[in-house]
Amino acid sequence: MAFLQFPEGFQWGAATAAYQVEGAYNEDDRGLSIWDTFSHQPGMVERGETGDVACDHYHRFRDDIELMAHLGLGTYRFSVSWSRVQPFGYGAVNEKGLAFYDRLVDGLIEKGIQPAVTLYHWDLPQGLQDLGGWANRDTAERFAEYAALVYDRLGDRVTRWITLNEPIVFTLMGHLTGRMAPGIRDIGITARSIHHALLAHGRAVAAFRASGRTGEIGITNANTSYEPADDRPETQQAVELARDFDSRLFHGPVFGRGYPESVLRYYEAKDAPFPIEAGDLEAIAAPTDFLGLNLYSRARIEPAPDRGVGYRNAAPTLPLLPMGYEAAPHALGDFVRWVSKEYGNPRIYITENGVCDNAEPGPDGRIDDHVRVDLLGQFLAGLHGAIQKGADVRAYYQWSLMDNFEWAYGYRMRFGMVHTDFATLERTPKRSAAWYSEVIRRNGVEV
Ligand code: IFM
Repeated sequence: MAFLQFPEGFQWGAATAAYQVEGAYNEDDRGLSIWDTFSHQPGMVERGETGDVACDHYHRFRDDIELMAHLGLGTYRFSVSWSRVQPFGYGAVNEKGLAFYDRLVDGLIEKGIQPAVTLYHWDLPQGLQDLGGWANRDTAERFAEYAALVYDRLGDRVTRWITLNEPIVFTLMGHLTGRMAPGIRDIGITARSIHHALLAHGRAVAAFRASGRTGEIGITNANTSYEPADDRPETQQAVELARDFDSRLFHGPVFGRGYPESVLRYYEAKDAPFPIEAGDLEAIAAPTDFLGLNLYSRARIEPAPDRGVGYRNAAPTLPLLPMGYEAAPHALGDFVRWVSKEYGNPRIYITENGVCDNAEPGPDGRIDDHVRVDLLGQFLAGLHGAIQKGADVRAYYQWSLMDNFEWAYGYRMRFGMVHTDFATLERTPKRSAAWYSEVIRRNGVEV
């Protein structure tokens, strides 16, 4: 066994998102979001499950903060539900919604836990979807207005802001594959949604600077560490293409490099151009303070000249986790090293990393999620290695604090270090919670 010490001041946290934990979907004048609409439509979410109640965090947040304090978390990442704050996504502001986040932020600060607020974690107000959603350029402007009112209300206490969570997921899965809300399958709408989501990010950064609030702001992208399936030069080229269609599509414009040529060509050939207007790329490139990274796995890539994108995922070689991706904990360190080099060593927060382990309580009531504990230890070892090599990683948020609504999978997939019994809503810390507390206490991990 070796003990890997993290740098002094490294922050340990956990993350959740509004629709996945809050519940109370129609209380206190909250408006509906696209996830309410989508999950209430038969056949969209496994077993017809919805986030109507979820973990009931809206009512139980004080107990949840106690849990966080018990674990020793230094920071907690949560998202604000836009339709709780602005029921239609524009116009009227819902004081009761803002008051909830006031109470949450105050409760965290009382316990010495730094709030990190995501402004958008996939739950677009239905009122905006009715006007075209992310395909409508105006949505970017509405997002900046919403962001400004949240900065205004919480910015005296919140100093860490994340504009969007994983735009690649909510644009592609929401508008191309239709596996997620709003359940559209249209490549033209997808291209428009990608560009407008990134524009919304840029506008929200500008609104933050204009607000005069102090603090830091960045975007969180979803990432996969790409590895060549073999050592042929054309396979390496295929890996670069995979990076274009994933990392570089979302990081590139934010770092002022615009969209990858390969991606622009692909969408144009499909008659689905990105609707770029004068000044947009400059707006998207508004300087940020950190890069938020979410990472769960790797993919082996091989060339696919028969596919428009020119690459495909090769067959997995590592054991698969319940979500279908490989148990590949080396991916975190590998990706952090790659991204640090690619973008000039930005400050990085790992805004999500975690393991789906569906362990249930044993006869003694304990939950022994040893797969999670084992893999998290290895993820952290890889991260430690990347930091040793010079990557500027300052915080790590485990996904997730507790089992919650895993989107189209409903409640079947469990990512929490705290078990949620969805019948009683009782929370029970798992073995991974005790393990993580120890990591936090020692500011390091034994592997
Ligand atoms: O639950 C999700 C989260 O909302 C976004 N990132 C991945 C997690 C696990 O699938």
